[in-house]
Order: sequence, then structure tokens, then C-alpha cells
Amino acid sequence: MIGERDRLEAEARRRDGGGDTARPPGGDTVIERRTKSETRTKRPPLYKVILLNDDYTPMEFVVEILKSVFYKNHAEATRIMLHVHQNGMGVAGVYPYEVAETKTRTVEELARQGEFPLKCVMEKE
Ligand code: TYC
Repeated sequence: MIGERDRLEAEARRRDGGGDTARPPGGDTVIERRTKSETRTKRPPLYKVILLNDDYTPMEFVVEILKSVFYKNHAEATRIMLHVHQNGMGVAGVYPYEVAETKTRTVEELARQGEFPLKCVMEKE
């Protein structure tokens, strides 16, 4: 028995000029495939903003920096500050390049204004 799909495909072949053009199954529908690399949105590279320990910057000042620049709550700011104090360095946050750069500059500017030697660096994740 000749079904509706066979009839439509035969008609499509006729429109094509009657050649035996290869057609995908399912009639005139062509499924276009794209490779993942064309479809995927690229995430921006991330950078760690790292605070360095020193002997002179007050603990309270570092906690205030972590709250005001990195939006940490008091407990988290205290935890990070103590980690830096005990281990020599620690991650204040992870951001896209320009955000990390602005925060690094802000920390160093606030440290300069307070006349503290606090240092801050950024590092690609
Ligand atoms: N070590 C400093 C002190 O004893 C405190 C401190 C913590 C300084 C973290 C810098 O990034 C820092 N006052």
C-alpha cells in the first residue's frame, strides 16, 4: 500500500527534476547539525583576588576591606582574614578580569589612604 509519506516524497522527487536525489527520511525536513563549539557560549576566564599577609595592617582593617569591597558578611570576612594571617595569603574572591582588577586597585588604594602595607594580587584560576 502506498502511504501518504511515499506519495509526498515521490512528488518532491518530481519537483526536483526526477533525479534520484538522496533525501533524508521524514520528507522535506532537513535536520541541520551544528558542532558544540559553534553553539556553546564561552565563559570568561576567572581570576582569584588574593590578599597577602603583613605584620602591620590591623586585622579590623582587613575585615572591613573584605566586607566593603568583597561583600563578605562579618563571619566570612573574619574567617578569610584569619586564614591570610595564619597562612600568608588567601583568596578574597574570584571574578572576571576587569572586576578582579578593579577590586585589586581598590584594596591597594584604601591601604594607601590608611598608610598600611596591605598587598593584593590577582591570579588566573
Ligand atoms: N597579620 C596582620 C596582623 O597581625 C593581620 C593581617 C591579616 C594583615 C591579613 C594583612 O592580608 C592581611 N595585624
